[in-house]
Amino acid sequence: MSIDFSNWSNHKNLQNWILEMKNLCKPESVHLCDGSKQEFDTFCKRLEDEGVFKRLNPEKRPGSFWCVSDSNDVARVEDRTFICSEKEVDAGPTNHWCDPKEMKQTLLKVFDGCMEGREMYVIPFCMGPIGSKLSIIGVEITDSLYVAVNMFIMTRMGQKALEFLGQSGEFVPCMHSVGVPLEKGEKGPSWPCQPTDKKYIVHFPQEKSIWSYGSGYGGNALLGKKCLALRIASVLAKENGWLAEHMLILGLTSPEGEKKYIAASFPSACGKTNLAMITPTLPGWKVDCVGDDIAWMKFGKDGKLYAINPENGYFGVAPGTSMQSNPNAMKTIAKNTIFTNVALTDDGDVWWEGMTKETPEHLLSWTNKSWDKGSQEKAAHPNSRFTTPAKQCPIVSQEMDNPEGVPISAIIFGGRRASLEPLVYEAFDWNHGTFLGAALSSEMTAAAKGTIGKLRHDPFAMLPFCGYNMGDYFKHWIEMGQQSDASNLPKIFHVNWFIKDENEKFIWPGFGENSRILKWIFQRCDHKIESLDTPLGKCPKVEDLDLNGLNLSKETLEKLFHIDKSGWEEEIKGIEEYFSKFKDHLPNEIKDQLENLRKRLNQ
Ligand code: GTP
Ligand code: SPV
Ligand code: MN
Repeated sequence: MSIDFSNWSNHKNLQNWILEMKNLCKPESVHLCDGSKQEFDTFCKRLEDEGVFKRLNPEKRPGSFWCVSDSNDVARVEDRTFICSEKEVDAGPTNHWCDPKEMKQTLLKVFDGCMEGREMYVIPFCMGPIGSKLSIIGVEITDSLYVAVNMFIMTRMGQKALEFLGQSGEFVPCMHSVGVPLEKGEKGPSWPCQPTDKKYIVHFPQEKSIWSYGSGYGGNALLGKKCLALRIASVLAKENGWLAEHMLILGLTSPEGEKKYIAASFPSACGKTNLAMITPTLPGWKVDCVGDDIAWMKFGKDGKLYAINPENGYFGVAPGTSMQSNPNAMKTIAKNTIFTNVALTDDGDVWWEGMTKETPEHLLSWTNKSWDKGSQEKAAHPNSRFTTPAKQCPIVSQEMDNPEGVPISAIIFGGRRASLEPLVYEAFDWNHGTFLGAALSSEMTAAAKGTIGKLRHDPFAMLPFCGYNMGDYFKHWIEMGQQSDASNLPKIFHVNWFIKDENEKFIWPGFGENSRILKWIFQRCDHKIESLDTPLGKCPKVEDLDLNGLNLSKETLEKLFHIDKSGWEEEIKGIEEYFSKFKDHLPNEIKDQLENLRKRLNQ
């Protein structure tokens, strides 16, 4: 069987690669995607006919679908994620490494015949605006229709990406299979996948390629996202002097009409989508959303750091999303959205914990079982998600398609910390800010397989996403700071929305009220207000924080900014021990920052 590439692409390397992969995977047929609406609709219809998708009630949620995954395929699998650099040291102590030749052998074995009885879809896609110098093209080959329709929403895919690629442009080859071939006529499971220990999420940073096997879920399978836009892109960024980061990008406009762009890095399921789409409670302040998960940033000729969002949609956490917490997300997902692992209502709509005050009496849970109100089990999986077009967001930024990106004035780091880290502080300078990113810890969430709530170091919220030695990544950040002068560099901040009281209750209201912190950050960017030096960094003066109408008690306010000296001494020991992993890859600048923090605390 040959493939007819006419009317699709005359890129010879691309054609050869597709033929090679077809020979390896042995699919029954090959579909070259054009990215048209018609193709998307046909794919969704096919998923519906196969019983994978259930069309939601069109009066409630037009153009939308519900589906559930295998209960063993619900999140990223970090233990099965590999960085196969030539040398082990280049993957560093935080990544799983395997010799690239050995891994290739393994992959060639598992991919051999893995698509028998299935169709192979070829998905050309562009990460970043079409035509932007910052954009990167990938081509994903997959045997999952679910992946194809998700890529349709999440990336700029099809003909437009191929045109941009041209006859000889470079692309990142992204191989994906669920790893479940079919006998002739066999239907197979509705969510085919392999058990965890047979999954492989593999990156070859030298040849810049991706191979993913055995999972159909999220970042494991939508290869443009974490695999390309973070792990491979972080390597490209290091090689070429830019940054690929796990960050949202928002535009913040003051009541006076002045606008600044802010990028913020929080670990998975720690509030990026929510902050990116925030509805400020402070009168007159406006936000628009450039991106909710990934930022690529490069210095412009003017010395400012410019950011683009390489994605075209949101793959957002469903639980906790409501008209109270994130009305803009709720409006975005009102139509044309794919819901995975949420619950289904009796009238054909979706539901999840935290969506409404009243829990429905009866649902079909994410495990496809009848579910009654009061059940001990969760109706939606904690990592259930929506896949939705960015353009549907009521506050989507006009700048999303700007090939130059937006100038970043502030960078925020934050984690989920029940105590110790105060509500907000500012770094003394770029190197100190880099240290704040490097020293980030956060409680684990359901976004990855692992123990929920366990505190772990997650430098720059990039622990699962850095494609090379994390120590070298710290160095790269230090060096980036030397590419421009201090007046042009973004100011760096640290926030923590997740401080709890003795009863495990959050003491900061969060969500829209985080606009109060954004306002302080905005004003600090032009030094319109002063700050208070503390051992940790520059804290707000109480009178500069706009807490109007919040009714925070004095005790709560004290707790939000309390610096627990002995707690910090313990923290420093922990950071020091963690940093020792990086041996001589830990930059001296970062070591110095840790020493400075220790000294400031002891003064
Ligand atoms: P990924 O898509 O996994 O990268 O996650 P994310 O960083 O975009 O996190 P998201 O905004 O989806 O939030 C994850 C969870 O944190 C949701 O359940 C939110 O309700 C909750 N959350 C977000 N912001 C806040 C906040 O300010 N305060 C509190 N208490 N919870 C928040
Ligand atoms: C994350 O885990 O940070 C996500 C979801 O954004 S996934 O795409 O599955 O990685
Ligand atoms: Mn993420």
